[in-house]
Amino acid sequence: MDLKIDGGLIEAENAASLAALQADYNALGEALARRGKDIEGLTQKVAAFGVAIPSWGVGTGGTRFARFPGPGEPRHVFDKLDDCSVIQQLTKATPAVSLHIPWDKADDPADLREKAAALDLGFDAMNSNTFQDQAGQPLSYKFGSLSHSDPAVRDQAIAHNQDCITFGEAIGSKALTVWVGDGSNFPGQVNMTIAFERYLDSMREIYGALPEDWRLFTEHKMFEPAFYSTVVQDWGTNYLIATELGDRAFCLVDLGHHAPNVNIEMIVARLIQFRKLGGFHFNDSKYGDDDLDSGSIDPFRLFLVFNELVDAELKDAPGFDPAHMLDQSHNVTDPIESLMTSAVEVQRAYLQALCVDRDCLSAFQEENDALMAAQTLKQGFRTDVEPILAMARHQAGAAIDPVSTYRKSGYRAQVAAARPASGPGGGGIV
Ligand SMILES: [Mn+2]
Repeated sequence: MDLKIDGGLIEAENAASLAALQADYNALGEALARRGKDIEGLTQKVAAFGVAIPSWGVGTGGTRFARFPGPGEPRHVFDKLDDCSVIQQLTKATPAVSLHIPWDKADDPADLREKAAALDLGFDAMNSNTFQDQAGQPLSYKFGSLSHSDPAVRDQAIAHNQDCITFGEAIGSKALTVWVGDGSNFPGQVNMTIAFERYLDSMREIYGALPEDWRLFTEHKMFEPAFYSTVVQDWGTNYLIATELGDRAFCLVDLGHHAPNVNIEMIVARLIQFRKLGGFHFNDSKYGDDDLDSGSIDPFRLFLVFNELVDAELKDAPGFDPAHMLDQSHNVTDPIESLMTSAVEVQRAYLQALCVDRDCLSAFQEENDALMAAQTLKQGFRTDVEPILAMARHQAGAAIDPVSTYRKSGYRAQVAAARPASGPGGGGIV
């Protein structure tokens, strides 16, 4: 192992706060026992719950206006893996990294595998990129990729996705996520039916290249970079795609990719019921696809999404196996700190949903007791599960207080000294 944070520091930091944590944990355990919940069982469940880190998340993000780089930004995929390993070491909540091709291309995939193994990391879904032009690329995606009017552009985009699969196989990935920026900026610019037909034809070719044990995730997005229409604009179109392609095609839900006030938890419930929920890109938003830190704006909505997920988990819903990933843009924070706290926020929502008395909730629903049903749900949300989260980390050898331990480690200053300052280029977050 080539872990980046001194294990002795984590132990010393934890030792200083363990007595207080144990007291809080015991008190919560008693309160939960009165509600028929076993705190040890909850601790084990959350310890087994992981959320993947997107490789691009460890760099400072940006907006359409500017990007303000932070110190010690990763220069390449190997630096990104180092940063991801710090998040995993201090939280034990993020065991896998999701790569983005071509940003994370390595000459030899075996080097990536070796590096990840030394850092206690695995690889999650591969992400293709046909929403921007790469250096040396013969044809442009300015007017789309998989739905482009020119078949040569579509073929180029298909081949790129096939390359992503080949690269992913070499590093042990088991899924491909496809998000396209295809769409239009003006009414009349594209024929919406023809564009979707072309998209589906292209996706059928990509699906055909999928290894037997892989899954294909498609991600819908209401707007941006196309501002009048996008080809894969909402969960309905996404569901059609997954249904048209076959049993290994699933819908990915990025929490920021919906209109304001859309009932996302209800979309999640529908996709679970019809066995097409592939997974999530977690983030939070106030206005649009803001890519803010998970749980920072509307933790109740995150809880309501997890309420559906826990309902499905406890029912053993057929085909239920969602992939979890963060997808955020960190513009004003240290990305490592944002990703650590966000991973914990996702775990928190999961635990709160596990704290709901589901027999009670079901009974109130059947009796049409709206007030008590809502109060029963809220009881789960109101449960302060912090001691469980901290205890799960402590038991796994991670930090009771990840941000404080990270700051004391001096990791950012060390990498800032070793990595030259980066330029103010685009953020590239989807
Ligand atoms: Mn996303």
